[in-house]
Amino acid sequence: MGNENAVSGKIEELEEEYSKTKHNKATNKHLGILRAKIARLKKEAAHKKTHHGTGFSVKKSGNATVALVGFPNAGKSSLLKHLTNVESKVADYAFTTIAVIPGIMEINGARIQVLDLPGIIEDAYKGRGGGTMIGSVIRIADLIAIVVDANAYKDAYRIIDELHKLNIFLNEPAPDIRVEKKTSGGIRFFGKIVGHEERYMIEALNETGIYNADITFGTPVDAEKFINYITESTVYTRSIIILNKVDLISQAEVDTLSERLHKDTGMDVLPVSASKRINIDSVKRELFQHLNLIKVYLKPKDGVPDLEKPLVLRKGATVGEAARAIHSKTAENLKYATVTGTSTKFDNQRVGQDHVLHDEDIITLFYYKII
Ligand SMILES: Nc1nc2c(ncn2[C@@H]2O[C@H](COP(=O)(O)OP(=O)(O)OP(=O)(O)O)[C@@H](O)[C@H]2O)c(=O)[nH]1
Ligand SMILES: [Mg+2]
Repeated sequence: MGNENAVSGKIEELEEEYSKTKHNKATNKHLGILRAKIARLKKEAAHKKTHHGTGFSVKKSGNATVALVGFPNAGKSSLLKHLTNVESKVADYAFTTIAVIPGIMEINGARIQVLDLPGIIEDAYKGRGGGTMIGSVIRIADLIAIVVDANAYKDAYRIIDELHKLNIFLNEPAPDIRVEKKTSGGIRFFGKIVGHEERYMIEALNETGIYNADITFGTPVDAEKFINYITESTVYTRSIIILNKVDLISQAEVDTLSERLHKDTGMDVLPVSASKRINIDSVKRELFQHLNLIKVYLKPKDGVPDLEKPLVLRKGATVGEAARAIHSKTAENLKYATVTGTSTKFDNQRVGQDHVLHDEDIITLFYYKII
């Protein structure tokens, strides 16, 4: 425990130094190193915490995971109940939910895990109100649904800001960075770096224990993105806004608020009333849409496709991944597949395991015989 306190004390100290330092060209380097140090200590602290068992660790299950994120009392638990039939305590006061409550939502043949989380609060990124642990759960989500009370729609901006400070970036593509560790030769960069701050990027690398590596950028990257990447503190997650409690405002207000939120954040906005069960089914469909999942139908060699039980995969999944989703062991014996659908030029086209499948493809897998 003493050690944990020492670590959090050190984090606080560094964060204070960070927030007191003016951001300008001269201090940039120092700030980057500070960030690298803070990130490393936070990781250490989070690691220690999970070993103490906090009720916050959660196992991913189903085809994909959605996290319901919002301030206290926004209606997250009410939503979980109507999306998944899992009871999570609902009450008319803040901080009702104090642990992660997972539920499973069934839609389009997919099983989507929905996580009801305790309400986050301002300065969650500093660890307030269990912020660090809530953040670590949010990071495993494939989609973040920001839940706001329609009467406090501006909370959405504050939540986006909090998530940003937790290094959870919404609807931004992840930078394309490859790090190949070496045993000698120092640090070498390949590709475009924005801002010519290689020196402090190297120092930050050294801070995380990397002294020799070839680093390749597929897309232009600046020092901040780079440092966040190497300290593994950043995730890039798709996100939408659920505007809850629309039963309390007029339809005209719903339209105005949805439009405003969409314009300001670029996110799709789904109006709903959890307690009055308005739009619940359309929220289910939209969540499925935003998870970028596809369905493929399996057809036995001499049979008809099973349209009842599609195989749900992430968009961009290959034949190999489909085989592994069915059975990890037999996938090793996959010889080829035949596919009918928009991913192929003609019906029953023979394809290899790297072939990328499309939604609604019909697929037959052929295996090597095991003797
Ligand atoms: N009018 C109205 N009230 C709602 C709606 N959804 C939830 N509520 C009410 O809002 C209050 C809070 O709902 P919860 O589902 O407990 O909210 P929460 O986000 O889980 O809250 P915490 O667990 O404290 O973070 C309860 O009194 C609900 O009945 C809605 O769509 N319309
Ligand atoms: Mg709750």
